[in-house]
Amino acid sequence: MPYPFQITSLEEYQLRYKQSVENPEKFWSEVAESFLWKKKWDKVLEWNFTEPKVEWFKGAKLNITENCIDRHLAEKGDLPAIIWEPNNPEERTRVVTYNRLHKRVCQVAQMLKNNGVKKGDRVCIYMGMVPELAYAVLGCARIGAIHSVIFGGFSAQSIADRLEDAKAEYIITCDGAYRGEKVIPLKDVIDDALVGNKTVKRVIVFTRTRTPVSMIKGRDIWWEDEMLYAEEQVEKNGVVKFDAEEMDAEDPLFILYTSGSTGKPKGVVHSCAGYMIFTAYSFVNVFQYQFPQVHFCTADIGWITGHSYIVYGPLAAGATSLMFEGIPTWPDAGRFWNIVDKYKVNILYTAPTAIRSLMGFGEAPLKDKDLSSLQILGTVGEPINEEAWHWYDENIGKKKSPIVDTWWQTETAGILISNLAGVTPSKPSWATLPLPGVQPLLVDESGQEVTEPDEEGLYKGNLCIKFPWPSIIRTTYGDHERCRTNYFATYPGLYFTGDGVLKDKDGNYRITGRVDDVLNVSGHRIGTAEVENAINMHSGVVESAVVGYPHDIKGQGIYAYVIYTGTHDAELTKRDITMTVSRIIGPIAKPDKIQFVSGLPKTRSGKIMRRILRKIAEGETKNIGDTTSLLDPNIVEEIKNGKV
Ligand code: 6R9
Repeated sequence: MPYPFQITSLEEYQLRYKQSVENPEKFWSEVAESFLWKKKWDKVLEWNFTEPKVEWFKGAKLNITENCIDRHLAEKGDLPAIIWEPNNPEERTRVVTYNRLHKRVCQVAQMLKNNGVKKGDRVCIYMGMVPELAYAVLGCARIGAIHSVIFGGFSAQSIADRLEDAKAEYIITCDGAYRGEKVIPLKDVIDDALVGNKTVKRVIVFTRTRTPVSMIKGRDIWWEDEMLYAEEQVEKNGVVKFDAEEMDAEDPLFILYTSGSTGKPKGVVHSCAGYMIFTAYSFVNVFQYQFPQVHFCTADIGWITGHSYIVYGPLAAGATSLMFEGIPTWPDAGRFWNIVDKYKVNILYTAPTAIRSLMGFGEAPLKDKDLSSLQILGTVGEPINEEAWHWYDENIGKKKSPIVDTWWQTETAGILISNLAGVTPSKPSWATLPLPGVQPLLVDESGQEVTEPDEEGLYKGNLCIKFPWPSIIRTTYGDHERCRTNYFATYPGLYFTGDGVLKDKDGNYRITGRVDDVLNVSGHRIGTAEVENAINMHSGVVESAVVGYPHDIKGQGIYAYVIYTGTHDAELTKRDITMTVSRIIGPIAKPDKIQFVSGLPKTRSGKIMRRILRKIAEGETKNIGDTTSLLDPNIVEEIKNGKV
């Protein structure tokens, strides 16, 4: 049975798209009818992009966890909500039924309550990919606490900054996390992050790796003890109950930090109702989900993709979501294919960087793996090159599984531009068409709509969205003005995505990449300013400039030009700089290449000409362009001839 809001044919897509533009309020209120409300809305939408203010389903009351769990219990109580595959394939797997998920989430909610967590409090979650991470996220949502999940690859310093920005009072973490053959000492990192912290009252520690940890009296407590105690409170005579907090449609659900072009990550805030509706709607339509298909999204819950398409979207749709703790290449490069075979995965959603990396191992890891269960493939996070697309199509999808190339962002919370699997056509390396309810607009530098195609018949410009969709960013935590200047001020009246785009005559979109100073490294957003700040922390560094360059596997690599005046050995210093970045931001932001220079190409007003540095990093030293406006044009020659 299709979902009431499921679009199942091209004609229907066209019709629904038209309706969604002509009468968005009617369109979205019909979608919203499929959810469980404690009270219906007074008004579907109120908005302006000037402040900005966007309110969907104002006056409505709900709890997202009742939609993700409780309402499925009658029909699907004993069916799998989450299937968990551990890092080590030899370890026992876990199948979490909807009933079990309900119980665990109620326990977490009770545990949080027992520790004084209230609606609106910020809870930072720093855990590996264990089912308890999903319980923690949903447990927060159950009581209306605002979760802020931090990816396990971020350093103590990054966590400290985020804790401070969110004024978090509670942390949920693990002793450690398994990633391939490594054990990441998560609690240790948290301890470092808490040096000097004044807001955090409690740290709840889940045992995963049995890594020795320090436990501070009055602050640190064990998850297991607390959950046992909570179990007695929520379960009476075999009946599990924990009343879900009544949330306003626009109450914040979570904060997720993401990099922008400034040095400081932004706490993107999403609200309860709009987020729930859009993630479920996009999940069902893009992947054409049908129960009991098994959906395997390979992202980490520390990123928006994991939030929306491992946890909330699939569960709101009553789906079976597969969660994987490990990495694609351990114990060998056949790990994903093993999982697909083992659980008869139907939908596989991964990143181009993973595809490119696995492509490098050739067809051998695919041998003896039965991938015939796969019906739909997806990609997200960065542009997919045609070679990777075709490899995915031929070797994984066996040319019978539609590939959805899904474009979206932390700020959009859900997929905005993508083909709908098997419903609208795919086009290699094109995200194709907007979902019904999404109104993109292509503008030039001055904000005018691009109406003239180039000689190849393509429209080229910056991607904006001109009308709100339910899960649009509401604010940046603690600083609404930042939200306005970042997203709504470049082109007044429009939401600006920061992406460059091409559009063909049929209305298909191809995302070409960021047009701001944000890099996309292995599908992870990294601000160049953040990396520069981190490099500049190294004692011998005077100044630095960071740009991206094309990288075969990562999509983009990080190239750092560094003015270094120290006396230490150059090679050692490069390693020290890398270590410094790892300490300040995390291993994900380590530069791939460092070049020492005596100066940077700057304009007379002191602005670094990154355009030139990008060209040199790309190895394009002939076509540097005009350098006459530079303070010292000679520096360009020096940099061109320098070595990494
Ligand atoms: C979901 C996610 C967002 C940025 C975005 C764009 C790039 C994402 C893409 C894509 C081309 C796709 N991006 N999906 N580029 N094709 N299908 O990745 O969120 O981490 O916030 O990154 O990623 O540049 O602006 P986030």
